[in-house]
Amino acid sequence: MLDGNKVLFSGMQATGNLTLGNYLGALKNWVTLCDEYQCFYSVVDLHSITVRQDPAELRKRARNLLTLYIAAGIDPEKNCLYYQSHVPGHAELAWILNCFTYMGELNRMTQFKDKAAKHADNINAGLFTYPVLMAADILLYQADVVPVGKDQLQHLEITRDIAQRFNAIYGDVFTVPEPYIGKAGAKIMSLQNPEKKMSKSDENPNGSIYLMDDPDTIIRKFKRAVTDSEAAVRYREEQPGIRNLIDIYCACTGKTPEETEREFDGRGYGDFKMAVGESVVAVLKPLQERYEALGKNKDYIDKVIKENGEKAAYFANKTLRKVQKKVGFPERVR
Ligand code: ATP
Ligand code: LTN
Repeated sequence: MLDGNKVLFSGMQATGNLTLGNYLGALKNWVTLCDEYQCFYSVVDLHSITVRQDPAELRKRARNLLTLYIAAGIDPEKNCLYYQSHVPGHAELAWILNCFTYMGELNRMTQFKDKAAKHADNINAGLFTYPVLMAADILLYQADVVPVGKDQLQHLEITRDIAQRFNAIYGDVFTVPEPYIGKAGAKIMSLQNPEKKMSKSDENPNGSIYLMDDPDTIIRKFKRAVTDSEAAVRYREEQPGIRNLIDIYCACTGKTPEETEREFDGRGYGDFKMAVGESVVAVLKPLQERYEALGKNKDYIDKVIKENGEKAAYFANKTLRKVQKKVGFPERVR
């Protein structure tokens, strides 16, 4: 890891199967960031239990997600990939930060309102203080930047508010983080409803390409993708379905929308959908092969989990000890 460089933190929940949106919008971009930042990527399993989970399933998904991080090309020698639950500092700092966060602030969080409506039978305190745990994740590593999607910007804003409030009382303890806006910023939309983002919790599996979908399924989903009756491959506001397919094609091939328009000039949607499907297969097939191979290498994954967990705990403890001292907890006797 690049000690001394600026610090970057991000995390993903191991709930649901990852989609092409998660890959093109997040994972793929995480790969090269280690050249510039000291990167921490967590599997945020503490966050996952804010909605009820099947224990065996959660354990399996968490391991699969960590394996996927590596399969996507995030090198565990150069980045810190770990389970949030293996570093107790997250929960400890979250408790302290809870005491510096106001009910009124949390009441304004739109994700809480959405999730509370969705899980009306289980509106637990963890769901309410979810953003505080997220603040703890970020502040624990003194992160300078946090790559997140638009939906998480409100949580980053509250993280900054909490950090500034704490610093105003105790001096410069926390780095105040900035959102990291990637270059491409591809937002991938549902294949069935191009007004809605592709999401792993979508009930309609035809709207999403899952990272583990086989080639036939991928091609079939693209053939069925909702488009329009214009019958021209053009990158235009009025053609959200085709625009989304062009975005996907460009992200997978490295071509520009203009090049794509030229390539498919005078050709029908059938041809284009087939080409998009094939470009996605070409990206996902090697990823799936690496994932399969890694899955068989249990010892290697275990070693990554252990070593990276210890590395994360080392950095986390540095901040935590400082914070504990600032708020007035008794010193440890050595
Ligand atoms: P859920 O359906 O459970 O809310 P999600 O698929 O929307 O999940 P998140 O876990 O919220 O995904 O996000 C993980 C990361 O993937 C975030 O960095 C987010 O910005 C990115 N991401 C998610 N969906 C897309 C998308 N459709 N296009 C681009 N990036 C995305
Ligand atoms: N809430 C985020 C996941 C997440 C996260 C974080 C992202 C938890 N802790 C810290 C960035 C930094 C989500 O649902 N996408």
